[in-house]
Amino acid sequence: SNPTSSRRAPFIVIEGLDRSGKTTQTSKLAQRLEGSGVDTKLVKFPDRTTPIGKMIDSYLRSASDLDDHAVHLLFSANRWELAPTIERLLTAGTTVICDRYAFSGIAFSASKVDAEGAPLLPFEWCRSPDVGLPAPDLVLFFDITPEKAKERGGYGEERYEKEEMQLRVRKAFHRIAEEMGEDEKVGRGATRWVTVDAGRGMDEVERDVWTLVEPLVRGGVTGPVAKLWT
Ligand code: FDM
Repeated sequence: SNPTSSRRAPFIVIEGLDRSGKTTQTSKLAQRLEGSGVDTKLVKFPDRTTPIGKMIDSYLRSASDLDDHAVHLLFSANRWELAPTIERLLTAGTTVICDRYAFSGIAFSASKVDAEGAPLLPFEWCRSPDVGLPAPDLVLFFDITPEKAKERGGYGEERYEKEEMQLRVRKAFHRIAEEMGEDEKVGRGATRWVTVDAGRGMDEVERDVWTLVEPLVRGGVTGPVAKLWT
């Protein structure tokens, strides 16, 4: 009956391509929020510290092999095991800033191809295990052209850090971006999706991020945490 009692902190996800500055900006944002007296928790997926996360880590470093379906489900399970914690934090008034989420889950898995270049895992199959997860209030998608990414130095050594893979991942993210902006049924729901041009200077990007995040954090969110894609 007291409308203010249902106010909670926002759930903010930062998604993006490798070399987009995503991780740097995520920690800058978390620091700036904390510096402004905002109760903040930084979460990162995959969370490589849990038993499931350790299996994912070993797979990404190519220390082990797993069936493509199996590893996709592990990535999703890694989010589900932290979902109750995320909900609890938001309800308790802690802003959650999350480095990668279900959108990476789809974009990367749906970009895996066989020797002939045919997709190994259908897009909708990739989405299914994440349906119903806590829905972010805001997603900032850090987009960068392959050329700009290249200027920033090569990709790392992990499994998906290859140029052709990154090109497909970018396309998959663009498909998701379109859906999240336009298709109410499978798309945005309670989530606002914003594409950030991450090819610009670090300070410019940081300013944009703050302009998008600050009002949401200051105002809080009314109502319970929504469920993704439901
Ligand atoms: N990745 C990440 C996935 O394939 N699925 C997922 O669900 C998530 C969260 O794992 F290549 C990929 C994206 C990236 C790799 O991510 C590890 P970090 O951000 O580099 O740790």
